[in-house]
Amino acid sequence: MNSNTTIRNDWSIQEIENIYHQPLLELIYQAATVHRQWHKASEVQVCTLLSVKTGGCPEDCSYCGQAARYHTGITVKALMSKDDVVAIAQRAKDSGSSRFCMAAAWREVRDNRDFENILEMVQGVNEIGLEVCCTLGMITETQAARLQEAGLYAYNHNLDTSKDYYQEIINTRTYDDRLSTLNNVRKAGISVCSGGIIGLGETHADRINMLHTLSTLAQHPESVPVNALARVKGTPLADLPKVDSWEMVRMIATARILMPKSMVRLSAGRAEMTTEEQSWCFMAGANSIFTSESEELLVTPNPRLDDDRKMFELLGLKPMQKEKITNTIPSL
Ligand code: SAM
Ligand code: DTB
Ligand code: SF4
Repeated sequence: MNSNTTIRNDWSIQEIENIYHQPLLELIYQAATVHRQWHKASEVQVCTLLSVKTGGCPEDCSYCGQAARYHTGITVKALMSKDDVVAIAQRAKDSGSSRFCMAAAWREVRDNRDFENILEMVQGVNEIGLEVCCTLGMITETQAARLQEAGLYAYNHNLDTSKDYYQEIINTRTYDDRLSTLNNVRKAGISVCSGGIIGLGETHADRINMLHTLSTLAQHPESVPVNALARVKGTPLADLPKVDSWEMVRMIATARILMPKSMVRLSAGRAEMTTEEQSWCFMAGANSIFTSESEELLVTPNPRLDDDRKMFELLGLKPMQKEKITNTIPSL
């Protein structure tokens, strides 16, 4: 796949505004063109997500069903065993996933027995031939290096929104804390997965500012998840309106144009979208999704594996193979 466009890290806010605010069909056409210059548009990365430690989180992220301070009624669960996690990863691989992402409802990683267990899980999942990803909250440089040595391929840590709007959503940490973890991940030679959420009550300018931060990092994140707020009862954002799918399309298309080589992941929100709405997201340059055996993303619904299989068949999409993804990351 040859590119006619170059990777740019010097986008201005004005340029991003011009892309983002284009008439929708022009924007989709431009994004679909860039998508085809850099990727096989028929291939979609299937990434299985598993919550290995659920609920009871001390943070105050106002969208999150796992924050202990909100009364969301979810069942708090201790860290899963390595054997259970590896068995689920094996089934994920057998059903066509090439990446396996383990999520923990932690503020940060602590140097304790749980971290040692996570390192063993990373090793176990890596051994069965999947790209291993973790999302465990903030990590230090040393912890990132240990994860990399254990076989971690990618680390997910989202900016979530713009720097200006961040404090409206989260007070227990700062935007700079987020950026500092991303820096630690990059330094350890781990592939960076970072994106955000729309539907938090932010403005278009906030979305543009977040995309500006991501697309002007020294190296673009290799994966950019675009989440629609999954509204969880009991959280402060539970009563916000459902995200309009065209807003997701606009966000995905802009991310695709700004970061042409990255995997753009249609993330939370698929359970509330029709096949047609998801199709527009793929047309606009999304080339990755989260699936999960449990039909829950973490604590909210996600489409059934069988429905995704039917959607892929209908659209002529194929799950991306691991080798092809790995080859696109020059730094590893
Ligand atoms: N605790 C770690 C952290 O926050 O970095 C890792 C897990 S956390 C669930 C990972 C990401 O999931 C968050 O940064 C956020 O972008 C996304 N997320 C969480 N709850 C969400 C929701 N209700 N709707 C959409 N995205 C959500
Ligand atoms: C990401 O960007 N989205 C995923 C994953 N990274 C960890 C999580 C979405 C969570 C949606 C709400 C829930 O089920 O808790
Ligand atoms: Fe905790 Fe992560 Fe949820 Fe924030 S998003 S409350 S850090 S699990």
